[in-house]
Amino acid sequence: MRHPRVDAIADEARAAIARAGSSAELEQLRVRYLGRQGALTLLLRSLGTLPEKERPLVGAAANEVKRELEALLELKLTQRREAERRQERARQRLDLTLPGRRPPLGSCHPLTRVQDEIIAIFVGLGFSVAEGPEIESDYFNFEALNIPKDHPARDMQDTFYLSEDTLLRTHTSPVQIRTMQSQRPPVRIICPGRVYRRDADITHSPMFHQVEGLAVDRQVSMADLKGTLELFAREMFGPRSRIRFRPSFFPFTEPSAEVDVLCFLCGGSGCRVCKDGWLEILGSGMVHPQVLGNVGYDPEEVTGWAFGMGIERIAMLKYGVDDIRLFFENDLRFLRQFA
Ligand code: 2NL
Repeated sequence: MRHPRVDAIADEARAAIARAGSSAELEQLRVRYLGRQGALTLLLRSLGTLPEKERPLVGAAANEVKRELEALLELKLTQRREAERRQERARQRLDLTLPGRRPPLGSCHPLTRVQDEIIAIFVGLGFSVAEGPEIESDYFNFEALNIPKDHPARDMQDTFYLSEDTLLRTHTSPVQIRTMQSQRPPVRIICPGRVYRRDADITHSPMFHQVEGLAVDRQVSMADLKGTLELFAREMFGPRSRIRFRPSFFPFTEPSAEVDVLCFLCGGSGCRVCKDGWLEILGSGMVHPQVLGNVGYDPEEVTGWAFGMGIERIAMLKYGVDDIRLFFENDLRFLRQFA
């Protein structure tokens, strides 16, 4: 059964369906030809306006084309949808042969590194690590260390007081006092930790780190101190390191000495950092008999030496850092350089 008007719609629809590139376009074509306002639907609905003789012919032809287009669209849609699902699956497929993303790796803070190195050297010499509270009493931080009541270190200007009797420790010496109080000689300890002083500029931070060392036994001498620190310097700053002792004063040691290491940057000829060829690295001395007595030791029976150094200062010298605040800003551009 043929009819020119039906044939025209059928030819146009077949061509459009053949050209359609997506399931969405096919859906649009279904609406255009078979929908409620579609070309075939309208034609079928207007059969009544045709001459009576033509109606069955056009009606039959239109219904036949309608079934053909429905079948054609159904087939094409099924094919297109399957192809589109395949494309989407391919797009989402994981490529298991791609190299993995490297997880970002953290690294040790330079202060932790220097502190660990110092500890390792003394542990290798038979010292034990001792720790204690950061909140201390006036007794353990000052009194037991022979620091007089009117000493400038006790000043409100230099010490963070929490009350008249409690404060943030200004050095790790109270750990050594506590250790000596609780055990008999021989004592060989290393005391790392945070300490606090009211001070802030490019070389001072209100919180910084210290390592103190203490050795007490029968017949411990200044020669033992010098030999130990010389060994420490050679391990810390290189085998060609040399040290020198300069007379100094601390209330808790007698005699007292400041220790310099030959500048490892210029070899001792003098440079921007060391000025005269020497770098000050620590303070030290023979433990004051009064301090030994305060912890219940007999100064006639045992002697001892002690030293204290600032970890930030050692790290600044070792790595050429010129501002202490860099250690506390946690800027990754700074920290990554020590990875
Ligand atoms: C410095 C000087 C020093 C000590 C710390 C000490 C501890 C006890 C007894 C005697 Cl329990 N002395 N420690 C001794 C001499 C110097 O530190 O300039 N530190 C950064």
